[in-house]
Amino acid sequence: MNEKIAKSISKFLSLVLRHSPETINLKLDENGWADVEELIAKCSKNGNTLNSELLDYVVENNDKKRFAFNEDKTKIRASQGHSISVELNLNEAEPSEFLYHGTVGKFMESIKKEGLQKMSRQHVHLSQDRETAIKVGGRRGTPQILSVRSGAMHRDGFKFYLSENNVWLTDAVPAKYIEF
Ligand code: HQG
Repeated sequence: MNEKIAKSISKFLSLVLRHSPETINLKLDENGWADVEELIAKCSKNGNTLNSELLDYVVENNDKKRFAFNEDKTKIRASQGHSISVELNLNEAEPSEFLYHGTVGKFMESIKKEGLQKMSRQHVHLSQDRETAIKVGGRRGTPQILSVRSGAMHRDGFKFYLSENNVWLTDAVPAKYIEF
């Protein structure tokens, strides 16, 4: 498998399964699932080569396991990262004492004031380890890593969710729980 092709399919799937299914006139159900046959047909119709073999490969080998099939592999969805409103029925979980968030310098002042906000997505995304946070922040420039006192937040009643692909999600992180 050509990794360049796999990456471009992953990017396109992120677009249609997280942000704008209407790009290819695809419908997601309320839980974010797309019908696999419909997805393949509509991708191809819009000039994006996709077949079940390619899709299987991308789901299986994707570096962050971004996408998941249902049990009988008739449906597919993104496991996190949506900007459109979908009910993922996420599992609540108890986080470790610290989780990490990678961002960039230009957002720092605002984060100090407002804490971490979900911005255009459905949740604030946090990582279990600094290495992952460095990669997330690095997408936008020189990464700045914030340590979030997730253990204290959880004890104070904030809810945390763990996506199927092990990304930590929460609604917001007030500034007092962030170590800058
Ligand atoms: C920043 C990727 C100003 C925040 C990653 C971030 C992740 C604020 C940006 C997932 C702010 C939002 C999500 C505030 C937060 N003022 N800026 N109060 N609060 N921000 O892309 O966490 O590879 O929506 O620091 O791996 O960067 O696509 O969130 O820089 O898991 O699968 O606002 O996306 O996953 O950016 O990334 P994003 P994120 P994939």
